Amino acid sequence: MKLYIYHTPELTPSDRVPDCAIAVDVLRATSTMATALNAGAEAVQVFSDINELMQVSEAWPAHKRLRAGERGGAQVEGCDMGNSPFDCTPERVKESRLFISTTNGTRALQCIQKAPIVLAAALINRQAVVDFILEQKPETVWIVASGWEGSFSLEDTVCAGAIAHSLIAATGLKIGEFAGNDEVIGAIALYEQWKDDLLQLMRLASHGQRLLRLNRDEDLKYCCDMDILDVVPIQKEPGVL
Ligand code: 3SL
Repeated sequence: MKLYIYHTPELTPSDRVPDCAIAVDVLRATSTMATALNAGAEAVQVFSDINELMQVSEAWPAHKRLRAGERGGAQVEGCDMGNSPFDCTPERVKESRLFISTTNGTRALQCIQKAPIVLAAALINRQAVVDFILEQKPETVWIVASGWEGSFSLEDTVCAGAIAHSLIAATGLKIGEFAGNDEVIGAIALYEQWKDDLLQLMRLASHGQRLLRLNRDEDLKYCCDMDILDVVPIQKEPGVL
């Protein structure tokens, strides 16, 4: 197995696909998606364009749809919710489809949607995703971090490092055989340095600070609670997990 990490959708190659591609947006899109599916949502459908989300979801029965829209950390007007995992309670999402558009996370998923296996990972479902990859045994795996509007993000990189750390331990591969690019070695080092204080790292991260200014500290705490969900969001058809 060879792993490649890309820090943003913009840095991700567009002329080829790996056997398995994983989108990561710890704060907060992939954490919210994993939480919604774990709470019984029928599916999560992702959109980069909010108007398209509104149009497509209109054709869905109103009592079986939830529209989640986020821009700049805040809820988009006209949507039922923003992008907080705390909005995804079983009472609210069970058997409904979550139509979601966020600033960066949904773009990361869209840029890998042609890969044969597409997954969404966060810290909260890290081990479930790792176990699934180990079962599938893909030769090439990409982790695509969402970043923030084209820039590197600490929270996604540490999650990529946590996935890489667990994969390398389970496969017994040497780092030189396993790492497809330098980003893998950098992400593992970041994870090893911060694994015991992930909340502090979230609070230092620029998007963590943006969410703190919106009083979302509880979201930061939840999103760095490693391996609490045994759910693997897998793409069933392009854009639908
Ligand atoms: O950038 C994104 O896709 C979002 O996850 C950002 S936020 O955490 O909802 O503000």
